Amino acid sequence: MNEDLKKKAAELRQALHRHNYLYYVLDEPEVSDAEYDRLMQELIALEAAYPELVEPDSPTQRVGALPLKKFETVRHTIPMLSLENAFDEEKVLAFDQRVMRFLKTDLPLLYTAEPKMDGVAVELVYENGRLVEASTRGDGYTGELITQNIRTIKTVPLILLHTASVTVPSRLEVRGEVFIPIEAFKQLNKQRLDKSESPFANPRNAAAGSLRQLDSRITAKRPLDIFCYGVGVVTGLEFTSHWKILQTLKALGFRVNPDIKPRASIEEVLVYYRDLVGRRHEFPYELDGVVIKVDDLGLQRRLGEKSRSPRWALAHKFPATQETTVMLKIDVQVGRTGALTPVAHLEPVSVGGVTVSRATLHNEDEIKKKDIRVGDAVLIQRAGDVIPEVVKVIITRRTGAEQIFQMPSVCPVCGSKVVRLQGEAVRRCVNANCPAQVKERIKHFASKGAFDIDGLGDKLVSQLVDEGLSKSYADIFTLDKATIAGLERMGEKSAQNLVDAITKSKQVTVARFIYALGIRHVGEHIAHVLARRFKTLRALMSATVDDLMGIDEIGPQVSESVVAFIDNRENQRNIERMLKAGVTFETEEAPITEPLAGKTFVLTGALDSMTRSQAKRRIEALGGKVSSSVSRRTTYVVAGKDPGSKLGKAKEVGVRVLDEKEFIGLMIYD
Ligand code: 5U1
Repeated sequence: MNEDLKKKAAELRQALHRHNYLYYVLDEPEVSDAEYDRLMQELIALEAAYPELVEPDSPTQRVGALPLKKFETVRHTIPMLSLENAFDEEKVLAFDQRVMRFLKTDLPLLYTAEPKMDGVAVELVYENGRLVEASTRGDGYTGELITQNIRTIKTVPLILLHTASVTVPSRLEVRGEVFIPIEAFKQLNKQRLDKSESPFANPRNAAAGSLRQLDSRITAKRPLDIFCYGVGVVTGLEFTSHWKILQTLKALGFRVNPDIKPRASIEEVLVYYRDLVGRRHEFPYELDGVVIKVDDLGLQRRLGEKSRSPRWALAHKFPATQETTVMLKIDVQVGRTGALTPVAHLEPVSVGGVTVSRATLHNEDEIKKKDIRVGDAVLIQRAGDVIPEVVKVIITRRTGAEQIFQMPSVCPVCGSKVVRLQGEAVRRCVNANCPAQVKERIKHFASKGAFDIDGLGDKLVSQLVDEGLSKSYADIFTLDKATIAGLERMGEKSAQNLVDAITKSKQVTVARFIYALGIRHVGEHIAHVLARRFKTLRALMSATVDDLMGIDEIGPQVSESVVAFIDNRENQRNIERMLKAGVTFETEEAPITEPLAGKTFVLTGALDSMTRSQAKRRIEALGGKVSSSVSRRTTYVVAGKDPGSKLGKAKEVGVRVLDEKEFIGLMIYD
């Protein structure tokens, strides 16, 4: 093995670990996404050419292990205890008194106060700086071995950071909470509903379900994250305080919640708690309380533990986010794509400090599954700014007067026919000009990730559609000040502000434009994938299902939806009108170097160093295309062992044939 290549691979791995940490853990990237992608592609290509260079801790190896048959169990060296709960301030003060009595002191104690994540507790084990094992908390004594799933979480270091300030311990057991951020949870549930899969009840269940996958490729697609908050066995490092442990974890590359604070007395802890309760719904993840810990490890040792929980810690829980109430009626809303969504109207109830009077019921199958009837007493749940939902019916409170709900067979807004297509969980209104759909499409079009038109809110959109001033989003760009000012409750000044905001929004990236179109199954991420691949809107407008299917991350559902959209005359006209009205494209981030751009490959026979689908992914990652049949437009045919008839065809039409070595050489050096 060439020493230079070994060195190059090690340098790339080290650089990628560092950039991964800067990007995911600190949220302070030093290089552009394009530069990160370039380094990653370079390492992928190098490892493909020289598989002996692949190391288990390589940043390319987060996913890859084969699916498991079942999870092994593992014993925690030190049990993972649970926490005693307190639901009011008296209980917290009593805890402080108990601790002081036990320690025979009347001096105020130093505590750390930590946001309590509502996630899944895990333990990560590092030996000589490498992640070797990860497990769930289980019953506190033994948990399930989920190493390959934990490895897929980008904020989990595979290798500990080497810094001057901390020596890497020979063994380090780290404890933390895996969670799914609220926004990502909403997206995940939306995708599941689109695919007729049951939505997860809350982000914690989604995180738990994702960690319980036997196939880590599924886990890798879930937006998991982690905050670390403690240690088990540590060999080779001594600590005197919990605060110091947290600082050390940070220095070793772990994600530690930045809102953890030392507090000089229990009164200060209570101030911290009140502040957090007030802000709990501003956090991008779910919190269910504050964990209070005696900071001094010597005092922690003296306090010891009871059977299941330590005497030195307490969970001060937030008020419940679940409440019972009565369902008064069920309304049906019509969304952007015509989907009919049943919405529960509830007897107003305060849930975690906010009055709730509506909850989503998702779709008719969910109503059937949960047997929800109008008039039922129901348990509802509110999570962050997610729309509250009905968890279950309180069957014991049924009187017999409850009404079974029927989904309407015509659109409740425009009266058109509704259909439920095979494989779909929702009924849809078939009228693309249904005012409800038009309003939702315009709202989406003007939203933050799309054209981001300041001031074009729900009420105004409703007025514009109801007054017949906007029949589609393309009409937004032809609105003038006088028309807007003529609307009810609209002054000259707000009309001018809106005109300015519309003008400003006309400079847009291709990705935002694609997202704004509201094509089914095309969220922000897929819009970026499409923009990256096609570069211009014009190129996307002439894409075929085959072109789209050839893109990594894009399957038949998205491909068909995009093609159906771009083939529609009305959509084509709307796009042309927007371009005519002055919408122009900003250039996005610097394009990544794509050495195989413009080249089309056909693969035949078996390759030694990678599977056919790996080869396809590598080619696409470097900008090339893979086609299934040889034609004059094919640039190269790659022939592995036992090639098929495509080799003969290549010779017949005069296409250059590459063997495996030449192919790999091309990926690295071309
Ligand atoms: N932030 C935080 N969460 N949490 C959960 N710290 C923390 N500590 C725990 C648990 C169960 O347990 C130790 C105090 C034993």
